[in-house]
Formats: sequence, C-alpha cells, structure tokens
Amino acid sequence: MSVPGSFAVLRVLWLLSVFGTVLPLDGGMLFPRESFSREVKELNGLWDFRADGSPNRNEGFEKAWYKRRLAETGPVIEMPVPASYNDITQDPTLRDFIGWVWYEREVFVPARWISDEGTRVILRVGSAHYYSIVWVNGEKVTEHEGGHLPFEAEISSLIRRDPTKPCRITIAVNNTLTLETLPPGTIQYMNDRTRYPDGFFVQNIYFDFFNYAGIHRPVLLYTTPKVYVDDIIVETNFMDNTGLVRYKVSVQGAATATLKVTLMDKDGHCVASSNTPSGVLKVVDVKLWWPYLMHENPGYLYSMEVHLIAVSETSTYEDVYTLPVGIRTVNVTKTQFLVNNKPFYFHGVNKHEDSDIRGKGLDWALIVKDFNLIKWLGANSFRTSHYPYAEEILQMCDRHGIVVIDECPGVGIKDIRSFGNASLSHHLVVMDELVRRDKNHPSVVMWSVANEPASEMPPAEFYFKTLIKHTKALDHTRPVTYITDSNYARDKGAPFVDVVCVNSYFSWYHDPGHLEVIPIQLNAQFENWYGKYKKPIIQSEYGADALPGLHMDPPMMFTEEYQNALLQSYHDVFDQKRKQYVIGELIWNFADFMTAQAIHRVVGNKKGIFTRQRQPKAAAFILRKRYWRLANETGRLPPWTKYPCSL
Ligand code: GCB
Repeated sequence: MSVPGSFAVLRVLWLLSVFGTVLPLDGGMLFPRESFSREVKELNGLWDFRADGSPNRNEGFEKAWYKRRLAETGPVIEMPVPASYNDITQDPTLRDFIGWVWYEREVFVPARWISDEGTRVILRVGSAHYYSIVWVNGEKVTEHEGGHLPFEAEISSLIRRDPTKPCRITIAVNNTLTLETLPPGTIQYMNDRTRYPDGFFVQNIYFDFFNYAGIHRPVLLYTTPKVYVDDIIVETNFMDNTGLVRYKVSVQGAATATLKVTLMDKDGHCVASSNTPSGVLKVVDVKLWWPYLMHENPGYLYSMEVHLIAVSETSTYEDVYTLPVGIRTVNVTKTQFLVNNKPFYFHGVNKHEDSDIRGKGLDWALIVKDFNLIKWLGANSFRTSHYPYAEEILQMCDRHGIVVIDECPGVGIKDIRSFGNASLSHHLVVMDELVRRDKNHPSVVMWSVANEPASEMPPAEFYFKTLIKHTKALDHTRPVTYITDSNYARDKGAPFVDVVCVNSYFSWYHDPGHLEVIPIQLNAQFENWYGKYKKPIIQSEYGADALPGLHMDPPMMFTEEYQNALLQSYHDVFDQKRKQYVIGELIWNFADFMTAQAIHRVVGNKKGIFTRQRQPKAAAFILRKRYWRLANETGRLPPWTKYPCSL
C-alpha cells in the first residue's frame, strides 16, 4: 500500500521493487480446489459427539477417548458438521457448555489414495472454535489454537498403515477463552457454596456475541501429488491499459520442478504466461477488478493456472492449481480511499457469522441470501466484525465485487494483562495465519487487527505499534487499521493506522433517547480525529436496537421509528463530512444476532436492519434508499444502473 503521488512513478517503482508479501509460517494454506491432479472429499454431515462433562473436563484425555471409537467409551449423540453445537439440542448445559467436546467420524478413503504412494492425503478443518486436537486412528496428527482460521495435517502414511480399516477421525475442541486467547476471556470459579453449586464456574467474555463453539466450517480430505504447488502469492497493479500481476509460486516435495503459469480471462483465453516460479505477467487491455456499483462489470476475475511437472528417477509428478485473480490497486491519501485510483466510499454493513440453530456454522443458503440482501441494499462493502469469515464468503466477495475490511479475532482486548508478551505473540501468529489465508483476495482491501481494544492503556502503544508494523511487513499492499471507540486524544494506536475507524453510539449508550445530540457530537468526533491525525475516517459502527414491530411516534428507544431517526441523523452528518475526509459508513448491524444473556440484551443484539431471520425492519428501506443514492451520486455509475424503480 502506498500513498499516491505520481502514480506512473510509483508503478515503475512497483515493478522494480521486491515482493511485498512475506509469509513467516511454514507452508501455504491454499483453498482446497479440485483439479486434474487434486481430489476433494467433504466430510460434512453427522459426526458422533460427546461433551466432556467431568468436573475438570479432562476425562476424555485421562481415558484416551481418541484410542477407540467414541461410542465405546460413553454415550454419543449425532452432531452436524459444520455447525455450532450450542443450539442443536434441548439441553441448556450443552448450549452454555465450557470445556472439551469430542467429535468423531469414520470415513472410507478411496483405494487409489491409499495405493498410490505418489499421492498426499491431507485432512483440513476450515475452522473450529477455539482450541483443537486431531487424531487419526488414535494417533495425534495436529493441534491448533484459535477459531476462524483453517488448519490441516498430512495423513498419508497413517492411512496406509492398515488399508483395510476405515479412517477414524477424532477432533477434540475446547472453547475456553483465557487472557491470552483471541478473543480473550477469563474463567471465574464461584467458591461461595451458600450461593453456587459445587464446581460452579463461568466464562467471562468482553465482546458482544454468543461464544458459539464447535466445528464451524467444512472438514475435508484432499489430495495433492507428492510434489505440489504449496502456495501462490499475487500482487497486482496496472499501467495505462496494461495489468501487472506479480506472482510467486512455492513448490514442495522436490528441489526442482518445471512450471507453467497461465493467466486466463473469463472466457478461458490465455492472456499471459510464464515458466518461472516468480515474475510479473503483463495483461494487455486489462479488465480491472472493480467494486459492486462502481463499474458495470464488477468483480472481474482472471484465472491463474499453475501447472507443475517434476520428474524423479522413478516417477513423474504433475500438479495443477487454479487461483482466481482480480487485478486492482488500493491506495490511501489523507482524505481518500482509492480503488484503481478512483475514490471509493464504503457504504456497507458490519456482519456476524450467526443464524438460528446453526450458530456460526457455515450454511450456503444463508450465505447466498445474505449476498442477495447486500446487493438489494446497494451496499458495496462489509467488515468481517469481529473475526475472519469463511473463505467461501470471501470468494463470493471476489466474484460479486463486495469490498472487505478483513478483521482478525482481536475483539475484547480490555484487560491490561491481555497486552502482555504471550498475548502479543499469539496475536502476531493469528495475523500471520490470516494474511496467509486471505492475501490473494482482491475483495480484501484492508486489514483490521482489533476491535475496540482498551487502546488508551499505556501498553497499547507498544502493542499496536508492533502489531501494525508486523502486519505491514506481512503485506505492504494493503492499509492496516484497528477499530477504536476510545478518546481521540488518548488513543495510543491511532498514530500507526492508515485509516481511522471509529465506532460511536451517540443517543444510544450515551445520552440515551436524545437524538438531538447526534449532529453536535458526531461532528465533533470527526473534527477531533481528523484534526489530530489527518487520516481518512470510516464510521465503522453506529446504530440502535429495534424490536421489529415495535412502534412509537414520537420515536422511543427500541422502536423501529427510533432506529430510523437515529440513522438519519447520522446520515446528515456523513453527508457533510464525506465531501471532506470521511470515506465510509458501516451500519451496526446487518442482522440481529445472538449474544450472551445480559440485562441489556433481549435474546440477542437487535441492532440489525434485518432480523436474525433476514426479514427487513423499516431501517433496511432507509438504508437501501441511501446506499443506492450514494452509488448514483458519486457519478461513477454508468447509465445502465438506475435506482431500483421502487426507491
Ligand atoms: C460495539 C461492538 C459490537 C457491539 C455493539 C453494540 O461497539 O463493537 O460488538 O455489538 O457495539 O451493539 O453494543
């Protein structure tokens, strides 16, 4: 990411510069795709499941549940994967369970995968919340700390040991949060026996969504040849009509391999090719990747096919991996966010991975519905509040031109002890994993390293300086931010961010019921932050709870009228400031979502403009009108795009 001065000079420098994306982790994490040389076997469906309800939650390890079939060591129930386990049964103890739960599934591996020694078999978990240990046929193959991001293990030799046996996969998942996890939490034991039962403890969290747990994203087996494409990094740019794709392919399994890299357009025509592991491909008459509503052909993707051939004394290995590539640039000035050198205004939403019954489990019907609603709304962007969303969702964003601020799970860093070395080290690793996974998505235009940390605390300065510097070293092509709700004068991390993202809830958490304070306070907020830091600002959250069907005029809090009036007061100020340095507005929230039980939450957070079942509240129509108007007003929409007639 660079601040544009003379773009032509910058592009020449870009061509001469070294690769900007550096990945410190061992191995890539390419999304598993089928190809001529790769097969995928999904393990979604029903798994055997048991929560370890023993007082120390450790019986599973003491009795080595992974060594035998789970059903042989105790009762099991059927549990869908992917899904959170919390809302699946009628058992309140499972809904609120804290500790280890055990999943198991037996699978027959295709005979060829076993007999062909030249094939690698990899077990991949899209995400599991929070700490996971995986065994195959009783042998531990990997463990992983953190939800929201994938992890995998090669299991080829294990499944070859006894080809007659099915492959038994056991995954133990623990949702306990500590001061050093992301997000952080604490376990509190209540030892007063006059008030609490024996062994009573609670998980304290400092964030506002239900701590759903379980295997949240697909589990699958996939193959690669023994010599394989392990990772691909692309960085894109353009000069006049020529697109530039700098790429780097990492190969594993052989010291040398022959590569053929072919970039194809949507019709499958080759537009550029090369046979070196790294280089710059030039695309004549480039079709740039544009955001939705900024161009008549948003989300244009080329396909980069990497074809590898490696010859050893005994065999020839061939691997093919195809990566979607969008060619675009992102730059930030003091007052603007530029996509392909054109000012981009974020008119979007904040979301959650959240729905009835499945909790945070990936659900295609829900994903497609949400995209239809986003496009109906005229929204061009969202923030992955407050953790990385499924790769499948980012792929949809790439295809539809929905711009993403990609947030890591650094939410609720409120306790000073969560600014220590152990927390920071873990946070750095999570950023490594996040950038490794999402670096090639054109839709991802900015990294957010945290949401509303206690950034006024003294250790926050070192913490965010280190974290942001690290993230920029990982990827210099994108700006980095974190989301603040702290006081502009005391915020310790703001000097290091590229874009200031501010959350505020005037006339809701502050001055509740007083809509008249919004123009004054919001104006002051913007002037203060801009005055001090001279960086563009996104209103990264604002909103009000509304119970659908609750009405009152003049408006009162929690009614649909109040939500409408509050949004409109914010919009008036946005309309003044977006002509200056405000570069975006993201409503809190796209849809109602579940939270922990609390006196200020009536079965969850109701700040959605859609209900949890994705039905519109009145505010959805206010926002829809605004977003389409904004898209039209910027003047970048060609005549084919009109307001939808109903507006
Ligand atoms: C915030 C948080 C978000 C909450 C929201 C609210 O500032 O970032 O996680 O849900 O406020 O509604 O309180």
